Amino acid sequence: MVLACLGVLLITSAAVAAAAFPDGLTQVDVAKQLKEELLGRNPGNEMLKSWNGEDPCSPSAWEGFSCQLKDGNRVVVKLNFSSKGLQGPIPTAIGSLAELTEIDLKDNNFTGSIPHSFSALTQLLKLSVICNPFLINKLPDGLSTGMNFSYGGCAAEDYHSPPGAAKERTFVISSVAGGSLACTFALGSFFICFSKREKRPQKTDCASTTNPVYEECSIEITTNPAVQQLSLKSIHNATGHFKTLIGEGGFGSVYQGTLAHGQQVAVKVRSPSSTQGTREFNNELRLLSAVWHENLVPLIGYCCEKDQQILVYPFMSNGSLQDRLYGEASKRKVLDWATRISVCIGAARGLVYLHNFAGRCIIHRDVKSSNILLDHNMCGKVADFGFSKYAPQEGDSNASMEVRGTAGYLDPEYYSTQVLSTKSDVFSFGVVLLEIVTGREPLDVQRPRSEWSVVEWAKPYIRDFRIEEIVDPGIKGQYCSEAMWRVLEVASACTESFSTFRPSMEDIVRELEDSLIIENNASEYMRSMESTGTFGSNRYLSIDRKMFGSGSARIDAAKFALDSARIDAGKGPL
Ligand SMILES: Nc1ncnc2c1ncn2[C@@H]1O[C@H](COP(=O)(O)OP(=O)(O)OP(=O)(O)O)[C@@H](O)[C@H]1O
Ligand SMILES: *[C@@H]1O[C@H](CO)[C@@H](O)[C@H](O)[C@H]1NC(C)=O
Ligand SMILES: *[C@@H]1O[C@H](CO)[C@@H](O)[C@H](O)[C@H]1NC(C)=O
Ligand SMILES: *[C@@H]1O[C@H](CO)[C@@H](O)[C@H](O)[C@H]1NC(C)=O
Ligand SMILES: *[C@@H]1O[C@H](CO)[C@@H](O)[C@H](O)[C@H]1NC(C)=O
Ligand SMILES: *[C@@H]1O[C@H](CO)[C@@H](O)[C@H](O)[C@H]1NC(C)=O
Ligand SMILES: *[C@@H]1O[C@H](CO)[C@@H](O)[C@H](O)[C@H]1NC(C)=O
Ligand SMILES: CC(=O)N[C@H]1CO[C@H](CO)[C@@H](O)[C@@H]1O
Ligand SMILES: [Mg+2]
Repeated sequence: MVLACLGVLLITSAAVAAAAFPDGLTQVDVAKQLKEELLGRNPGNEMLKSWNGEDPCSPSAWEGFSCQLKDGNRVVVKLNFSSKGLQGPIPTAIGSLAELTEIDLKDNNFTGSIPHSFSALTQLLKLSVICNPFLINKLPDGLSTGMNFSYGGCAAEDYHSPPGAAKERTFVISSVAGGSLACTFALGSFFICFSKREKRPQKTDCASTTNPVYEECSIEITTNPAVQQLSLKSIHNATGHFKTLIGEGGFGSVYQGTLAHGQQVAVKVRSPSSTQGTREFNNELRLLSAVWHENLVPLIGYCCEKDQQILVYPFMSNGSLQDRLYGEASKRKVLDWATRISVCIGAARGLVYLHNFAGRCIIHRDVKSSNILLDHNMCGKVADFGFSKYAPQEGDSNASMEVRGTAGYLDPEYYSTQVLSTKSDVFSFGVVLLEIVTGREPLDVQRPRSEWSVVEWAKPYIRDFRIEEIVDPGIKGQYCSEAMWRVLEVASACTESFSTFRPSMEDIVRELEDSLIIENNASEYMRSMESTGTFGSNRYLSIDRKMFGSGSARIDAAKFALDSARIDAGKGPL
């Protein structure tokens, strides 16, 4: 009898301990683990050195810890590591301190993202990660939505922030809204967008994909979702008084610069003569602050002082797709076919996100190769939401929609009916696909009349299976025909005159991904053939398209490519 009672007692106390510390850990174990995790990247840190003894709550609380008596034990209820010069990832062990109500990690240099273990902190009321410039400020799933989460930039004099709680996220939003009379926009949608973004689990498509070229792309960890308002002075400082001009566009000039904490930026200054007025500026602000995806170029700052309208973006070091296709840079180093496809996959994914944004959709309205930028990993990102517009929904008044866009990319149906839909972006994207295939500008009046428009020029060749005659000379003989055909089929479908015949961006992404797999597989296969010396000089296989019928039959194309390569190889000069 006594034994049985003891047994029950043991079980219940074990259950309590397990509730507080998962995996049978004690507070002492967790504290030890926490210290070890921090020491890894912060040897010699003063605060860590002061953590003596085993229990962070006794005999006296460690620096940065606050404890409270609960059920006879002193347990950690607050962590305050603000301004302790800490680096590296946030310790996952913190998630095991189940009684935590407040965590302050302000003013450090934590990197990575907020650990998933934090979702076990059911008592947490406040979490601050303000001023950790390299941290991804995304809450893990399951963390209480009622919690007060603050993140944002540093209080460097560089930043033009209102006093007091200016750095709080909630305040950043209102300062963006009220910061300048010139910048007016709908607060309602702004807030909705923000809360939506926090809840949405961030999928890092780029990193999770198995396809070889794409793997290198990852989310920029240096970017900060809170858009900063910058002073004109700091913009002057960042750009060295607008010293390095990197481009000119419809909005104005684009300069290179460096922000206070070293981030490379592109600074867009609206020229007084710009035809894209205040409305575009406001559009950018409203849209870009809420929209977040690794294949979109985020807005990181803006300035609207003294009638100047300036937008600050992260610098995309490999320039625009256009520059790489037929600019100066293209002459120095030709983009290979696989990279062209992977850049377009990136851009297409960005557009899928826009087209499905917040339950309705955002139409880009100016999809073109100069608005697809390449980061240091050659990951393609869509830029410039200046023309963007939420798609009209049923019941909306038909807001005035004068035709905007760039000649050569314009959807003819949109042009003639002025009815805007996501299929207009699809058309423009199809033109970009033709650009990567042909290496030609969409509209070039220097050429013979019949070749002015790349869409009109290419169509008969595609119809007659004469693709060798339209492919960019720079990649001639360096592509897998099957991959090329897939892209051309997508491009043809995208540029159909009737929008109903065009595919959706989701379909396009799938097709392009298939195409890239085929291309990579074929080139890998060829390399292995070359290295074993069993294959002749033909680097890439060539498949006669007619064998596919009209290309509608779904064959395991990668397998087919390999089989025919074998056939070709067998026929080749051995
Ligand atoms: N974030 C950036 N990083 C690097 N280069 C950029 C960036 N943004 C723009 N550029 C460069 O500046 C050039 C001009 O860009 P801008 O967006 O002003 O004009 P555009 O894209 O030609 O036309 P539009 O005004 O219709 O977008 C681009 O072609 C690109 O080379
Ligand atoms: C953390 O400590 C700093 C000073 O060291 C203080 O300014 C800040 O308010 C504290 N944070 C919390 C949440 O108590
Ligand atoms: C912060 O961490 C990043 C990434 O590890 C590093 O590049 C940067 O130099 C660090 N900054 C400071 C001030 O330590
Ligand atoms: C969140 O915290 C900030 C500053 O600590 C405070 O001003 C704000 O009122 C809090 N918000 C909520 C919803 O508790
Ligand atoms: C910006 O200002 C800092 C000091 O405030 C200075 O060290 C730096 O050189 C300046 N940068 C430029 C480009 O003027
Ligand atoms: C909406 O369309 C109607 C005709 O269909 C037109 O008379 C009206 O001016 C349009 N409204 C706006 C705001 O463009
Ligand atoms: C290439 O294709 C073969 C046959 O379909 C497949 O087994 C292999 O996994 C593919 N390799 C890559 C890298 O996709
Ligand atoms: C293909 C290409 O030119 N890639 C370059 C992109 O930018 C990085 C650094 O900015 C270069 O190292 C790559 O060579
Ligand atoms: Mg642009």
